[in-house]
Amino acid sequence: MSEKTFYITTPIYYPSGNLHIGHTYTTVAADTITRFKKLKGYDTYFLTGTDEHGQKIQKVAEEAGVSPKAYVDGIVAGIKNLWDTMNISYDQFIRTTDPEHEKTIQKIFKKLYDQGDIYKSTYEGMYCTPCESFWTESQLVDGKCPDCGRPVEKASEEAYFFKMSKYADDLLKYIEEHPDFIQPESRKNEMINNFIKPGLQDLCVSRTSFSWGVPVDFDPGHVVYVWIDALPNYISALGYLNDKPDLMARYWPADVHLVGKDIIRFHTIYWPIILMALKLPLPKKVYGHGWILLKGGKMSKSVGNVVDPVVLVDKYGVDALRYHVLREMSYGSDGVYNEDLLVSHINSDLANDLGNLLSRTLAMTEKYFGGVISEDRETGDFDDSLIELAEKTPAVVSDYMDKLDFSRALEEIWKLISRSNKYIDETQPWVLGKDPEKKARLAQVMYNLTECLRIVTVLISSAMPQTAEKMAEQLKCPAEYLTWDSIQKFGRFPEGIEVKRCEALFPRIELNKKEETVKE
Ligand code: ME8
Repeated sequence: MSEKTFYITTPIYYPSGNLHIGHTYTTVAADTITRFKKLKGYDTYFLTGTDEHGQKIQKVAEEAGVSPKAYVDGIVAGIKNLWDTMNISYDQFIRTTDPEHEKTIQKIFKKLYDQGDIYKSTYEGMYCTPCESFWTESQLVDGKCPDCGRPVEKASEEAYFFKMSKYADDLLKYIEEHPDFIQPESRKNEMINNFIKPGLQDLCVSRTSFSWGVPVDFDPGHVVYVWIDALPNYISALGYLNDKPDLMARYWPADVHLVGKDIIRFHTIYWPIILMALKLPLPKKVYGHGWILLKGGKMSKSVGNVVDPVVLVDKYGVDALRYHVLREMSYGSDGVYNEDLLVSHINSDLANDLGNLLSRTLAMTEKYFGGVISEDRETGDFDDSLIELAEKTPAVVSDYMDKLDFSRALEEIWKLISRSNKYIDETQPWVLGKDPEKKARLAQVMYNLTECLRIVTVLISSAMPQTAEKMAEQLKCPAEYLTWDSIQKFGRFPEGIEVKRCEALFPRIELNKKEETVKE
């Protein structure tokens, strides 16, 4: 087993309804970086799952006339199907209704209570039911919830509190001493200036107003506040305070918690403070990506303006969708979902640039060499600059991947694809093919193109695993030449391989065949 480990998590999503393209983006991004780290020899662990307790779920289940557990079971089955459809290679799917998780939460709550970090008092505040958050008057924006803009209600109840303020200085110090902890940088400043520096309030961590939650075992009637139930999933999944084989020692602290910017506050304030209280190391990085917006607004289950990824995959294929969301969301910023853009990515980047490079190269190799490129080869103009780019690209892609800048990583891969297409225009193999004297030069041109395709296959394999498989199959490239090490040096494509052109990787989409896939 590799010494280098990489533990990544997505948020555990609310199974209040089916997931949409926003959740799909986070999960595809986590899958892509996991596959990439695996390619580079890391022992990876990828956790995703569902956050199943709370008043909101209890309400939708009641409306549907079923028990909360029956309701979430149905939604979770759909989510697991979605991740299979999206080719998500998670190692574990945690549900907060898993008995082991519930036991761990009770133990954590008790431990924090016993050591004096949790105490009992009365809560009075403004409560936002959809967000399950209490707010102080000063945090409200125009009298409404600062997170979702919906109305809040005055509420008061007996509750347990967590002494957040006790850890505020330590948290600030940690954030300042670990510049990579909150990414991107702009989110870090927002957390420090808007939340930590103005002073942390003690956090209300139990509820008595509803029952669908993990019971506080030493005080019946109280259930654990949903974020205290949800955040520790990242350690309960690894067996923390549990008698399962302990993955904690191997994978904790997490390398990245990948989250949307809507929940970065919970992950960079509450979660590190819980960990400090438990005397556990903090995650190395919390990365808050932007939102996928739809016609000017954020897509959201509760607003109801969602794009169903299953419908898009049916229509366009899994890798087209994976490529589109990864390419469209630039680092840390919001992206707009737009079906025209998806179709244009398919036609231009995937069908035209990548698909044509593969089919033209293989077709010419078959035509001029019966599929097996001759070993008698002659270098010539344009080779050096192509080879230089091909040898430089893996390291550049790797840097962007490590920063979770998928869009730029793909852009760099596409520079090599475009350069290869340009090389075809420059060397004009169809002209060389007419002259028997130029056979050796033609062989070198085809070899260089095939070699670029091998390198591209490896580079895209994390973002588009299915396409990489199809390419490897047509290139007939043995697995040992599809490793990260094997693409560091140009010229490893083995001799004597007979390539075989099959169907196009991405058929072009005719624009008039596209229908709107947004439900509004
Ligand atoms: O917040 N654009 O669950 P959730 C991009 N259970 N990403 C989006 C998105 C959009 N329009 N909409 C959702 C919860 N997401 C809690 C998490 S973790 C301990 C508990 C993604 O179902 C994004 O990752 O509301 C966001 O943070 C997450 O889904 C919220 O999912």
